[in-house]
Amino acid sequence: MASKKNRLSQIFNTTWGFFTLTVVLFCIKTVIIYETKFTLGAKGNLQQFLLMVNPIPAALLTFGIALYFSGRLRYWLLMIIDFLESLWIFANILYYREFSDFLSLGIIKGSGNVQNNLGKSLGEIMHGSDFLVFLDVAVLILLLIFKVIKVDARPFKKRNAAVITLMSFVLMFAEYQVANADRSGLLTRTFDNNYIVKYLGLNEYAAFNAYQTQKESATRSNAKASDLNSVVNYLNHNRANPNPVYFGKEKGKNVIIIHLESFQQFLIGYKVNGKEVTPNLNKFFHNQHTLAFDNFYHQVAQGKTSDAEMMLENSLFGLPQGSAMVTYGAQNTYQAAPAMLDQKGYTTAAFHGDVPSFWNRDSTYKSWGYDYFFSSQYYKEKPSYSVGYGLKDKIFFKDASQYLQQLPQPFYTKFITLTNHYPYLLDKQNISIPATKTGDNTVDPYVQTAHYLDQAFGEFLSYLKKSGILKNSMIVIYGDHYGISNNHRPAIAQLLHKKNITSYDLAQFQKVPFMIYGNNLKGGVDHTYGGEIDVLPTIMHLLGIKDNKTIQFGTDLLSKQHNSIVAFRDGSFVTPEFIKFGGSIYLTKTGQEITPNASQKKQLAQIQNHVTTELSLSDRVIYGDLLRFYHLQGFKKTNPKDFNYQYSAAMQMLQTAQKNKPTSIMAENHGKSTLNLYQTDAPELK
Ligand code: GP9
Ligand code: MN
Repeated sequence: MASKKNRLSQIFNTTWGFFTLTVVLFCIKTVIIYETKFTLGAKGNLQQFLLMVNPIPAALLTFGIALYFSGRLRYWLLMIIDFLESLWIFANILYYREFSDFLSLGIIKGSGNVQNNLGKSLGEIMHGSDFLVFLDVAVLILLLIFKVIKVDARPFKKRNAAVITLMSFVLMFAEYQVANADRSGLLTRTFDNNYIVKYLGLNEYAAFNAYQTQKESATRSNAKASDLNSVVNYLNHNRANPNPVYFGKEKGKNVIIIHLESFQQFLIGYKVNGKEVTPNLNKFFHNQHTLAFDNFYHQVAQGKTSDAEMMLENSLFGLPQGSAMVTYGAQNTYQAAPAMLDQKGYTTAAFHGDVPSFWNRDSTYKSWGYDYFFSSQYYKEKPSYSVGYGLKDKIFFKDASQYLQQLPQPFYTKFITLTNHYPYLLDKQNISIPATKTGDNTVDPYVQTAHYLDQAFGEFLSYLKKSGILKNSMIVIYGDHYGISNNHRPAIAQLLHKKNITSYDLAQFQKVPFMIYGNNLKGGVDHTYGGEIDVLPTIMHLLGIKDNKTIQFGTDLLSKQHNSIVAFRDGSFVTPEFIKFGGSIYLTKTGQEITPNASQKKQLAQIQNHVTTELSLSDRVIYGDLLRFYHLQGFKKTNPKDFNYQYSAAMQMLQTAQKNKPTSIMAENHGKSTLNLYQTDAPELK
């Protein structure tokens, strides 16, 4: 026994032994912190495994630096690095507690920003247990000081140090490969910083972020005000005047945007076994006061939902790669819908049942001027309330209404649904329509979650009616992007009752519903060609707000001068005459594939030129942060620091609002909640 103990301490008395001990302790500690201080949401064995091993490569790399030095210095360097790494974790714990996000060099550089945004003082944010982060460092230092572990001052071969460094890179690369196989596009699509930490680790996140920030700030600092000239020229040539029939028709109304997750146009009117999949939305689509569009396309790329949001609220395209909200959401200047309407007396709020960090919404919404962001932390949570990314739609709409009724009117609100999201999971008790039977497992449950979403919408709509909100509101509903990707051709063929699927069909399959309801509107199905980029100018005109100077790339769908070229993000397009998709050209009316003749070639070249120009000009605005140079008359620049989405701050603000501006539904109801009017059959709430 004694000799065993002896042998163990002998091992620790060597550089190798002590180094290994330090690394192992550090990694174990990091994993404990991952599990207890962050919500990284590692699901399944592979993700858990990656979470456990992800501190190793970076620890080998950074701690390994000490190995290049000699004697005692090596030991003390090792301890200093260990301390600095622990300090980094410590700082992240505090930052995460307040912002649900991780620290990066960019944030530290602009730390004034952070200070101002801190809802509480540091003392309030810190927990005693946070200091345990330093426990292993302290113990190791004591063991060295009291010579329980002796310093091995013998030289350490540089070659061995180099092996450790090399190994750290190999491991890092291997881990990235495995992570990317589990979540493809991890670094290119950049969903959520939590994901990068979950898969790759805190240090890797910081490094990746530093690289990105450096790249962005280079383009940003090279951009100049005159870069706007070509943008403004282009827009001035392409502006569409409002249609007097519609201009200002819904002036002063509340705006309620309902973002239907992964909802495609083909679902409208679609039946399974003779049963309508989305009866409530079908009825709404054909309501006598609904302007419904049936040639409306999503235009998203990798940023999916976030691209849709960027287009909807800024009329700027998402980027060819990644998500503009993630990369440019915090730093850039925007002239977004919430800010514009806020300055016209609207209260603005976004509602979503997922964590606030996803798609960097918590930062981006501040840049867009949202007064409130009611994200997952605002809703009661129970395991049965959530599926997939977050809160189930029925529960979401009901819980959200409790805040909606407190917003001073007029309000501009956006509800982002979630349940109809790939892989279309739903528990048995909520399934009330049979799955399709294409045999493609990722496709078949799609109609079931869509059906559930439709029911949730139906319940919400009937609350809006009963509470009196509906008659004072303009309701805007749209599908954000496809739910069934183009990789499922055989299943799509079966769903559409077609023999085989061409690129023409796939282009049409990118249609999503778009509808605007308002009791002053004379409804009907409009066949105008358009897409998500066109929504903002359309809505603004209906609200009676002219856009003759804004930097927006869409045009009002109701305008006589609306441009009906629909650009997809990869440069392909749909127009009323032609469709270019998957490298082929088709006639839109007939679906016939063509080899263009001379005159068609000329037309197509013009269309292509238009598409490429608008996409690249929009990108230029985002990459160069050009709106910071643009003075929009009557618009006050948004300051993200004016907003705070902490729960307590929002509750405070709502309370004050009830007194200072008693125009909310609840205030009108003499301070009483209207939630008793909300009926849901959600089994979880019974
Ligand atoms: C997550 C949700 C999903 O919060 O909005 O985004 P998506 O995967 O559809 O882009
Ligand atoms: Mn989406």
